[in-house]
Amino acid sequence: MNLWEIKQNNYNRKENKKKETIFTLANGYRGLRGFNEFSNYGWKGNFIAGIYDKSEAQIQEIVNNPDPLAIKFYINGEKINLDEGRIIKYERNLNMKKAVLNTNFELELESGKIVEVFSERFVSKNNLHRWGAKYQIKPKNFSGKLVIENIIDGTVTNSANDPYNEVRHYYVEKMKDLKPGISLRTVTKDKKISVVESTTIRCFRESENLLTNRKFVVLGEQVKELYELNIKENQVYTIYKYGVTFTSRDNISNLDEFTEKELNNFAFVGYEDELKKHIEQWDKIWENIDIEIKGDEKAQLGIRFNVFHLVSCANKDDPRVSIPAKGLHGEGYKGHIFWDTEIYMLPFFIYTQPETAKSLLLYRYNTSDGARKNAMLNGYKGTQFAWESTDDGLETTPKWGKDYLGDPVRIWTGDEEIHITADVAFAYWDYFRATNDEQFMIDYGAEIFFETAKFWESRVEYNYQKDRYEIKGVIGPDEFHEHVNNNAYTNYMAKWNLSKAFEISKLLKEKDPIKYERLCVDLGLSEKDFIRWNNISDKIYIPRYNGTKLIEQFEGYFNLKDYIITEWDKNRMPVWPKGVELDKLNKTQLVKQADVVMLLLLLEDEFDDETKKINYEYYEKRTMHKSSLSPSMYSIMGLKVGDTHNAYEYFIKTVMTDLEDNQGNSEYGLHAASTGGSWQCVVFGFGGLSVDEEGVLNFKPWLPEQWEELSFKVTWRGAKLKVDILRDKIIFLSDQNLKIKVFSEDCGLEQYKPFEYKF
Ligand code: IFM
Repeated sequence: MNLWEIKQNNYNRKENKKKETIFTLANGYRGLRGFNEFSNYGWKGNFIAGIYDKSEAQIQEIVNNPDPLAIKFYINGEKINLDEGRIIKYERNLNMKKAVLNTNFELELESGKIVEVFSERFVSKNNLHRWGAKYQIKPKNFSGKLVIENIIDGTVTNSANDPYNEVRHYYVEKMKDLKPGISLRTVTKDKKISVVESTTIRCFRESENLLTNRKFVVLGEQVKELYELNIKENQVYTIYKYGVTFTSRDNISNLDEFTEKELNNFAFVGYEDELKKHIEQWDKIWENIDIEIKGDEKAQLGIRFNVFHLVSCANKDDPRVSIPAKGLHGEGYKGHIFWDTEIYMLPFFIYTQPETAKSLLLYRYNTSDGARKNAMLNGYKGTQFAWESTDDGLETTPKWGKDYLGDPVRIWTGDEEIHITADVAFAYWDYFRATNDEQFMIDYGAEIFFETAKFWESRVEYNYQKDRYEIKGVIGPDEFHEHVNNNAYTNYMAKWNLSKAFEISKLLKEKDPIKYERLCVDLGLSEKDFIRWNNISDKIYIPRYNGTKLIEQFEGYFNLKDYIITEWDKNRMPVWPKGVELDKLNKTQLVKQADVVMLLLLLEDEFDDETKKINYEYYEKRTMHKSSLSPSMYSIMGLKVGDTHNAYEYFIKTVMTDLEDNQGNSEYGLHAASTGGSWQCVVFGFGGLSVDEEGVLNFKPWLPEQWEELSFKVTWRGAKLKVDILRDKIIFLSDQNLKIKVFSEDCGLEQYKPFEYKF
């Protein structure tokens, strides 16, 4: 088994949509779903990070742009189409090491002609505007005429499977003959963002050009160029397709001319040359992010799949964009950005690609104006980050959706799931703690902390009788319960946010008094505000069961009907307890996803081991894991409290989310949070990496029985650290002197000198 490859060995058109998600190729600038160009069935997807539009849709959504991949091959007039002929053999293969997708098949056409097709595609990581495809066609039992139709399809819509909501977010402005090559320019309806897609094809044998009889065609909103070539039995014909994309967001004048020039350059340099550079870039990426798990092929392949897709979604060089909950892999959640990025995905980037983490954090800073507007519109101060965000930070959660029965249902998360504001502040801290990047904290983080603290100050309510601050009418991470008061996760994160803002104010004053003074004037703050925030923080109420260490998820939670999970399905996932009414989940103690447990993980040094154990044991029996964000957190916490068996199950569930489609909705895009959760399970869970209150890196690993070795790399405060965990020892190798703790023992690592810790 090649543990770098995701394979599909059978073709079943009913599976096309979910396979397209798995086979998506993205480079952070854009994502191209793994649409199979030899079939009509599927869900085309060409998403460019940061391009959103509302026009006739319910709410702003990521634009599904024209499809530049389209290509058709005809043999003596008969189309090569997987859905019509007899498939003799079929294989699709995503090589994650190279970030290349292959689709190979042998097909008997209805006429009896047998053709073998080998195709390859990549979305360049070397030049984010380029993508390429290669087609090798071999007539097995005939000679004849091959017609190639190279197409850019400007009819692509969003919600193509949902007639009431289908919408096209752009106008086609121009279709041009590039002689050779074609281009299609669109402009989005609301924000007038222009997108130019251009493609051209080549087919040479040695220096002989085999493409003849070119014809340029505009057919409705599809632009095409046709070629023909004579093909001989048992000879292989290689056709290269070159694609180049630019948009008005790329700050280029003469978009059309520029794109055309770039396309010509690409075709001149050649497919193989760009592919080589693309693979070199990916080699460098893997150098830092790869995780090796020896002894468990499923886990090995699974973790690579998750980090591959996660890293594909980010663009270090564009701080205006972030990663949607469904990656650049599908239209699910309308391409919106949630807390998924900061809490689930960001740790991977912080510890493997801190520059990319910085860019993702800057997205929040750069959209703060929208977030300020959110606070203002809701009657609060400071910055209120949107539960669902797009390109401007404004709240974009739809107000209405459909329930399981298809009836309209009010969606309250945009109004009430306010913990995101503290989650963003937490992410800035998380980055700072791991990088020591003081300048970033001074330049951006401090403002985020002050503005979010302002929000919390205006959002909390003082309860005079009880002399405490409360936060009412919220939804915590567990979305089964709406309009609750004093959700422990939200309250604690707000409390943390306020006191951290106080701490950061002192840091800023000390490190850069001029910036401190300017920021105070700009934001209308002074020392007494910081002190007041700290005082409020001290008095924020955290509900607990009768003064014990058991945290009450929200006020009144323990009075709800109690159901315990006693049955699990074949994937070891909870089955609804008998008697539960699905439309009354809010009346029960059943929990959708990690909530209290999530808090205990994020702020782990604020809680002792006993608190973690008691709460894990209580909530684990009541958590249904109806979100892909949940199992990973229980896996990590399980390892911390000694529930090692379930930890492995939860981990496998997480890495297999899309590979096995275990949430049943992979066709809508990647479960990007779960990809980040997978990385966290391995590094924070099995690798046992944590940071203690003194800011020291700690390791307390635990390996599942079948794992012979677990290896990964992390970047910690500028040092690169390689960690190899074996059954009887851990070997560390750092490129700098470093102090760490292993099972609470102080260890000093010397630069480039392997350090062995024996169990
Ligand atoms: O952010 C999540 C939320 O926690 C659960 N529902 C799906 C959202 C997007 O992934």
